[in-house]
Amino acid sequence: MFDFFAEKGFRKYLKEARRILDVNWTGRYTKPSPSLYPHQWNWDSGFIAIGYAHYHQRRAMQELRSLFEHQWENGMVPQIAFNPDSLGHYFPEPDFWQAPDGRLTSGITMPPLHATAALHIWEHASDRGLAKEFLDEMFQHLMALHRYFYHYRDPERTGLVYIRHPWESGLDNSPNWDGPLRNIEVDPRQLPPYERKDLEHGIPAEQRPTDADYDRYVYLVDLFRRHRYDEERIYGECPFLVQDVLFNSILCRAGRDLVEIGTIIGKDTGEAEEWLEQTSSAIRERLWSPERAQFDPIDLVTGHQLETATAASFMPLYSFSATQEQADILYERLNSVSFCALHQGNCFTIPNFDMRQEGFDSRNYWRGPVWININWMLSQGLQHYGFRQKSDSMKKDIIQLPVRFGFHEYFDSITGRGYGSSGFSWTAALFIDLIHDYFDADKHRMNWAGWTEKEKLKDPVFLNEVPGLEPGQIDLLPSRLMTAMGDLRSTFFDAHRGIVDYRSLKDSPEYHAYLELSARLRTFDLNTLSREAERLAFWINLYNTLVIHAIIELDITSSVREIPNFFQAVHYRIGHLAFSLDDIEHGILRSNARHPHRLTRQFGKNDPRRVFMQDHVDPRVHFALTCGSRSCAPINYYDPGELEEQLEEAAHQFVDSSEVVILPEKNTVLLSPIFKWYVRDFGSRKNILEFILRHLHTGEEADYLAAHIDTIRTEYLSYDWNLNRAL
Ligand code: 9WN
Repeated sequence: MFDFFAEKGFRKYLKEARRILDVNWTGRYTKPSPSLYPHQWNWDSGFIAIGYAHYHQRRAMQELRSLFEHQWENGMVPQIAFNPDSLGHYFPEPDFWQAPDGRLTSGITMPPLHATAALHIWEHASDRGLAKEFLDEMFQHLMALHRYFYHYRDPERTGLVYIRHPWESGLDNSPNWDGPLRNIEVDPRQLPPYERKDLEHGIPAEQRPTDADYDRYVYLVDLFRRHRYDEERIYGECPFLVQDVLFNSILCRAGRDLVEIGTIIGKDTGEAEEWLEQTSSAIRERLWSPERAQFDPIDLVTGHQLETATAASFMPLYSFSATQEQADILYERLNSVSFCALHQGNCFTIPNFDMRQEGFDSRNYWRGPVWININWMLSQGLQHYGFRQKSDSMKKDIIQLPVRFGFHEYFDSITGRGYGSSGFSWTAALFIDLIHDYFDADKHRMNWAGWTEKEKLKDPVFLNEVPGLEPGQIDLLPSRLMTAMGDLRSTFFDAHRGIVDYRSLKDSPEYHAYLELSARLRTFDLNTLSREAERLAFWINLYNTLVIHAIIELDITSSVREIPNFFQAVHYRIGHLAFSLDDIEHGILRSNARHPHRLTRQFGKNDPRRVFMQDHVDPRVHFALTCGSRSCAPINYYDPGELEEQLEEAAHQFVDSSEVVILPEKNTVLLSPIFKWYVRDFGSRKNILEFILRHLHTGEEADYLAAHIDTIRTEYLSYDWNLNRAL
């Protein structure tokens, strides 16, 4: 199953994303956007480097280097490094900040994801030698940055660091800060004179922070400069001090990555490990609000937790610091109408503010739209905790929002329309990262065609010929096998999350019971399967368990592609006949069709296995067969009594996932290559679109497809061969 044209469907959008980064590239760093943000921003550069890491290693390294050139003596990396050639278009600029030693920077910081970005550069480096030197050089700067946080921003040694300005959070006008800002008494007449510049770029005022917000932002900056940026004095007097969930989660994840960087370059990581442990447990214990069953920031001024309702409270998923129990609780809320549930159909994931709260505004900056960086972080966290479908739907929105509405700063969580600045760098960079990472095979392990250098299996492998397991006759073998498969399923397969816990499966009594029964297939008479549904369910389940059986026995760790002829080589012997995965799929289930890349049908003219072929092909089997990869159907156990409903559900799930993306604005549908490989099983291209329409959840996209089914263009996505294992 080669897919030579991987990425084809995205090529032009990738080009567009790279063009945006080129336009914003200044030669030393990348502007967040062409006009609104002309200088270098702290966390933007982290996200941007993550995108460059895939195709421009030198630029990725330069992006971080230029930011760290502005690191303060105390270790702080400023929120903005100003470009002296671009002054006059942004407020506040160096004249207002009055940073020590005439530095051309602001005097606050931002969520520190630089260690994460540096590790990403290493992981995707085309020149590993250069990347290693880079890590060597960055390590001390990163350590200094993290030390700054633990020394100055956690004076009581709680494991949690505080922010002292809403801009430090990266989510400027988030409703989370309404309470603390309201508590700051500001007399506008006492404020230093200032003039906002952010409203001069054509962005409507209702999509930006209010003047009252700005008064408070300015009040805080004034306080910092009066104290000459002395952290202790600021801590003593600042009316805005918050231990934020998002900030600490990003710090914690970066701390984890910092430890890994240290290990790669052979440095002592003791101090970084201590920080990591402290912050991870403090997030889990101190930021968790048991009454509200969610993570909330702590307002150090009042000493109370803030009652928040934003996407930021899910961030401990991204840092892997939530317990599984906390993650399960968070998931209930995250996947509810508050934050646009799966298949809700009238919204995009994930609005950064609870849609049911008063004040939710799908267009207003950090008060309701979707932001790509938040999706990018949360989708990783959801995947880590095993919520595959939701993670996938967030990734789908990372793809479809920029493709449909342009590479904007943020997107309307109801209509999808793009707002804020256009040509926004981190939207482009994270889009690039996702396309490379999510849809690409693991390049470090695979060659140009996606296969590893591992040997082909020379001889067929019969997995049910197990020494010591005798194949004696047994009554009701199919139903006992089904029960054993059902047991495996309920213990180790998570259909909702689409993953298999291979490690625990291997040593379990359920697996051994299954092995014994599989041995008995050698004396089984396939003619005893009489009913159509019984036969279909039998073959689907057998295929799926044979894949899992083979992954375990052949010690496959990352992808079934580790073994070049996997689908041809692994077999079960049933009665006196041999069945490979290809025999089951193309011979039996697809009614003796051709493998998409072969010239002849699966079974020859006189092949005795032809009598077991299905009379007709049900294309829904393609969404029921797992191939041990993330792009395949999630694993399920098919019950002959419920087969019809289950196949329908499998088709619905697939069509609703990121394997089918409808882009009305481009009159295009992006499809999984499964549809390209098996077009014959659906009938024709038109039949595929009709099939999709029948299985799509109702909504705007379905309406569009129905109205344009004759003219819509089709492009194909690439295939993700990575193993669907439990992490
Ligand atoms: C203040 C640059 C930055 C982002 C922030 C975003 C916005 C600045 C502003 O733009 O903030 O830092 O002027 O509004 O909120 O996350 O880093 O893209």
